[in-house]
Amino acid sequence: MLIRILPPNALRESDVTPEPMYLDRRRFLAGMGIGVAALGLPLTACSDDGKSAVLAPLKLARHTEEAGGEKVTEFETVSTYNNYYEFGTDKSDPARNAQSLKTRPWTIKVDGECEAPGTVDIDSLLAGTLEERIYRHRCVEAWSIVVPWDGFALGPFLKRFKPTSKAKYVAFETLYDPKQMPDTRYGVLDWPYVEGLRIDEAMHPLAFLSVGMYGKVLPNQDGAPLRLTIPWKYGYKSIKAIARIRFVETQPPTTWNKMAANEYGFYSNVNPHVDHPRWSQARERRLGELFKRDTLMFNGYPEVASLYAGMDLKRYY
Ligand SMILES: Nc1nc2c(c(=O)[nH]1)N[C@H]1C(S)=C(S)[C@@H](COP(=O)(O)O)O[C@H]1N2
Ligand SMILES: [Mo]
Repeated sequence: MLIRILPPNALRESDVTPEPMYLDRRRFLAGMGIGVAALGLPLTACSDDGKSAVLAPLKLARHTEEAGGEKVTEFETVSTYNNYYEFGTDKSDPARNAQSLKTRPWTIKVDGECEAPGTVDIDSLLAGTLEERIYRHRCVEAWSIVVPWDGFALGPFLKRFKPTSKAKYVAFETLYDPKQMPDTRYGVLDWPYVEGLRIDEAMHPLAFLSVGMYGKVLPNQDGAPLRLTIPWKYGYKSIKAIARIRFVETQPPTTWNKMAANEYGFYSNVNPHVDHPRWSQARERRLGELFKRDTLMFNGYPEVASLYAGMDLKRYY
C-alpha cells in the first residue's frame, strides 16, 4: 500500500490548474493510457478528522472521455450549492451547518442477507485504492453539475461481504443524530434518510462510493465521509453520510418516495420523457451556465439501459 502524508497545505494539480485545463490534461493522460499513479503523484493522506487530507486517485476515470466537451463545475459551486435536508432546506444551508457533523470516528455497518457481515472503518477505505470518476449529477429539481469524484466502485466493495442469493436489494442509511444534525428536529423528511438500489444496479460498474471530490476529502456538505454516487439516477438516490448498508430481500423504503410516492419513485432514473408531476424533466440548468441544456436519457449513461430491459419506465419511474 502506497501512502504518503502531505503537509495540510500541500497543493496538487487540481488546486493550481484552472478547471478546463485540469480536465483537458486528464483527458490527454487518459488517451495516453497513463494513470496518475504512473506519474508518481501522491496517494492517500489522512489526518485528524480527515479534514486536511489530500487524495489522489490511482486510476483515471473511464468516463473522463465521456465528460468530453463538458466543463467540470467549479469546486466552489459544488461545495456551496447543496441539498442536504439534515442541515437545512436552503441550498446555502449545508455548507454552513454541516460543519457540526463529526466524521471521525466513523464506521459503516454492513449486514443483512450476506455471509460475511461486518463493520468497516472509514479510514481503511480512504487508505485503499481510489480512483477518479468525472460524472454528471442531475438533481430531480432540474439543475446539474459535473464533478470529479474520488472513491471506489460499489460492486466490488459489496462483494466483500458475500451477499447471499436472497440479497435482491441493497438498503443504505444516513447517520441519524439530532445533536449533530439540527434540522432532523423538524419533520421535513422521515429520518434517518434512507435509499436503496436493486442488487444488479448496485453491481453495475458505474455505481460508485465517493470519499472525496476534486482530489480532496469530501466536504461535509457533499456527504462526508462516505456518499453514494449513482450518475444515471436523480441526485436524491446519492445518499450522504452513510452509516449502514443492508442486503435485503424486498424493495426497501426510500425517503423521497415515502414523502411523495407519486412524485418520487424507487428507480428514479434520469428520464427526459417522464415529467415530474409539477415540472418538465426535458431540460436542465447546468450550474454556471446561462442557457438550459437538454436532459439526456439515463443522464447520458446509455450503458445502464440493459438493467431495465422490458420495464415500462413510465410506470417504474
Ligand atoms: N442524507 C441525505 N443525502 C442526500 C440528500 C439529503 O437531503 N440527505 N439530498 C440528496 C439530493 S436531493 C441531492 S441532489 C444530492 C445533492 O448532492 P450535493 O449537495 O453534493 O450536490 O444529495 C442527495 N443525498
Ligand atoms: Mo436532488
